[in-house]
Amino acid sequence: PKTIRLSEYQAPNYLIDTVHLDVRIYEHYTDVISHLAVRANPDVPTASGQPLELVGVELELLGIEQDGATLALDHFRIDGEVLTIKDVPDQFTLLIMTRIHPKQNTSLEGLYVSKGMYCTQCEAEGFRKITYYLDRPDVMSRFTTRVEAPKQAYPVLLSNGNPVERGDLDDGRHYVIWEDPFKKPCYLFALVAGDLSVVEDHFTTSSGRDVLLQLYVEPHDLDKCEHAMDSLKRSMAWDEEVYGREYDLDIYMIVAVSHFNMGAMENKGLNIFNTSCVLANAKTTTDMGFQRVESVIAHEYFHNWSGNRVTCRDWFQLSLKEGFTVFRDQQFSADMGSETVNRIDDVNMLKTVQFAEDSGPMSHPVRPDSYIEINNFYTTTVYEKGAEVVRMIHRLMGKDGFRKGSDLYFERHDGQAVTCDDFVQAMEDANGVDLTLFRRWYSQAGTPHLKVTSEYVSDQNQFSITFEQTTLPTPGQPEKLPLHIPVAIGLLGADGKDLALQLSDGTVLDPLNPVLELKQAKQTFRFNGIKEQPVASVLRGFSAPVKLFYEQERAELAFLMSHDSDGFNRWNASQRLTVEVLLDLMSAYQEQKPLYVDSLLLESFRALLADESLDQAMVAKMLELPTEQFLAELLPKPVQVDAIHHAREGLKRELACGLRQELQQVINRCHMDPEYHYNVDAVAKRSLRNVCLAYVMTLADDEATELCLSQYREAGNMTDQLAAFRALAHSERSEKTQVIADFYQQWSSEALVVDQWFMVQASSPQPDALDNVQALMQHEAFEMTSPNKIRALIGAFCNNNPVNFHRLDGAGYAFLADQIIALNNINPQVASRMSTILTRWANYDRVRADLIKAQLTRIKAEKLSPDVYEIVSKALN
Ligand code: B3K
Ligand code: ZN
Repeated sequence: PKTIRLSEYQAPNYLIDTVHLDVRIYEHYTDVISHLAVRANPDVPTASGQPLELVGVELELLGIEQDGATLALDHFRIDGEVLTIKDVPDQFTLLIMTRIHPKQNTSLEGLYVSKGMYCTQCEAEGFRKITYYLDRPDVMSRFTTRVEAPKQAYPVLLSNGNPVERGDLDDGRHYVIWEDPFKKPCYLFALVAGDLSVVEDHFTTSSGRDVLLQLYVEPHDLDKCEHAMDSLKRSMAWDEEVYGREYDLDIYMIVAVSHFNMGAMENKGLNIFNTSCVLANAKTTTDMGFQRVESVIAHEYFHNWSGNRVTCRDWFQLSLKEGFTVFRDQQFSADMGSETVNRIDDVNMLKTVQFAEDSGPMSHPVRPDSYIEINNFYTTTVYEKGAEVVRMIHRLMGKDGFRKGSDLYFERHDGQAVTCDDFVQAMEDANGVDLTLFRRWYSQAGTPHLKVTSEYVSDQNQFSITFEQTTLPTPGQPEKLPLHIPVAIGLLGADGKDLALQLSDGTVLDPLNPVLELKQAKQTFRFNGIKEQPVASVLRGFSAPVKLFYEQERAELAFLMSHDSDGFNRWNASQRLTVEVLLDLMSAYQEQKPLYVDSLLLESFRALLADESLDQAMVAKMLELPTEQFLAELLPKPVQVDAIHHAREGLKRELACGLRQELQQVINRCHMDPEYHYNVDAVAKRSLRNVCLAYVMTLADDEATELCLSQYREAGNMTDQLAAFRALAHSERSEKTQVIADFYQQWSSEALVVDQWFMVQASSPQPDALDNVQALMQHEAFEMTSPNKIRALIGAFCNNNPVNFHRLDGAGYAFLADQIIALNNINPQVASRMSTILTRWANYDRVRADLIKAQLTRIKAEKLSPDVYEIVSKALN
């Protein structure tokens, strides 16, 4: 496989102004007739006279015409995936006829069939599986698409833009013609043909245009559309208000499909969604599910500007649209719910998954320098770290400055395919600032370590704080340079209030947004007029994606936990205190001593449970112990798999024991409502109740079991039912067998609930988890061609069940390798996702590391897709 490099980017020799696609769906194959208007790129002086090179994958070429005449065999040649036509004029038309086999396409890329319905996924390079084309984002064309299929089986025929003509044909066939007035790269092309029901609504834009909103689903799912539709309307209104961006077509369609490689896809005017990111109702969907739908709907909608109107020049610039759009959907979710809770969830995910990626063999910059398979670079680094980089710009420019920058960016580049640098340039130009140093965040990989020390000199009333930043080497980047790091900070006085911050050079920090800007490897800041020893709250709101090392006393952490004016850092203090206590317990476990829980933590938790005046969602978050995966990433290596697990389980039990009465009181206070409402308070109440329920059930006595069983039976919504189900299923109680069978019986007709059922079993801490997972792979509801099912069973086991996956006999690793080898042929993208789990071998002890490497070697010996090959070979390097 070939490595593609950013440094070798060249503008295309040819452009395609218009595309007329005619897609004819037949029982056993589909014919695609593509009519292209091609011309030499005027911006490339050497373009004229060059051969035209189109790419195509797994296509059967039926014929090709240039300017209306059949092209003779000696005028073109096909070499692997490249169709080369020589001696072309500066302007001409091409007619290309190809045949494809969507029903055999299990890669879920290009045109494929999901539960009898035809749909497409073209990003990043799936369009080449539909027809020969200049499949690159800097070639933007106007598309007209005619879709033709048997009418009875496929009454709904959709593509991008507006429907302009439809009609019936002989043999029970019909067609619809769609016209997209906006030019776009082919990765935004979409087509759907199926027997679907539709839910409709309308949105009036700020300039008074009416937009028809349509949600296409299977008839069985019509009762699960309301939340997505509401979320869409809220997203449209929000983007007008916060970014001044209006929707641009007369129709916005969303189609739900069950077989989908990721969450959703922002195709122009025709989003295609994984059912899991669009369908929701109280009975079948948890609060977390509702949140996910809201944020993915928003994310894809926001792409209409950040991605579609302004797109990427090449795939190295992916974070231009993804990092920015994730930042936008995070801002939206914060505005719709609790800002602090959203921030906590986002940071948790960043620290658990992205930090791990950034310290392993797949570590890459937000703007990668090279790739073998671009699909492998839809990573948390490009998405989530990319969003953090945009968030830092937002913090540095301020809200209004950022808006000026985004306005200039959209105005300057509308209709263009641009780079990350163009985005930063617009921010600089609109604000008259220099972000030269800041740009390093795009090119330098790895998580910076920020070591902080502080000192209070009482006779000078001075508090000084020193920052030292270092970034460890990553593949291909042995030397690292200092970054521009915004550190939001506060100093708390003895009364818990923020002190006024004035630096020794006289600068007064903005009390609403106090930020220190680090630009050197080591920097000290001195605050004057500090009359008492303060407690520092550093990196408020997690103002930069760094690993912070700052030693603070447990008492200081407890103080921050109850007084910090920054909600995020309040939570973070509680996490840090919890981690300290877990470290005590890990040593006790390793030394085989009895577990002793620091009473400071126990009493802090007791106070949290008792205080009804606190934000109850925050309380729930603070009570939730860091996950084993989070701890694995945070604590020194090699990962102490068993000690982490036993310390964490032990802490849960000790807390449950010591706080049983308080937990029960909260459960009583947060009683289950017969009616389900999805709003901030109701979600908070359910989350607090269910955190407490999980604690109580760690004791697994009769009383706790009865509590869970009655909640399981009486719950009127999936949040409460699943919480009780999980607590029971993960326990050692014999009642669980019956409950597991019962849950499946109740929900066997709801695919997304069955996914939850798989997931709960796959993440059970009990020692029979792997055996169960293997048995469940034979279950009637499991399908190796469904990414949702694979993620729910195999993914959940390997990602969310460390103590069983990392079994010392290596059975977990061998199981995963077997699945990767099988999936490599079925769906390379999903196989490659799964194989990233094995790239973390260096974090484990010798025995485990050797076992993992042996499995990587076994996989590498197979005939691999470029997707899996890239991950496995980099992991073994
Ligand atoms: N842009 C798509 C992701 C495409 C993934 C291709 N392997 C969804 C999104 O980020 O909105
Ligand atoms: Zn996206």
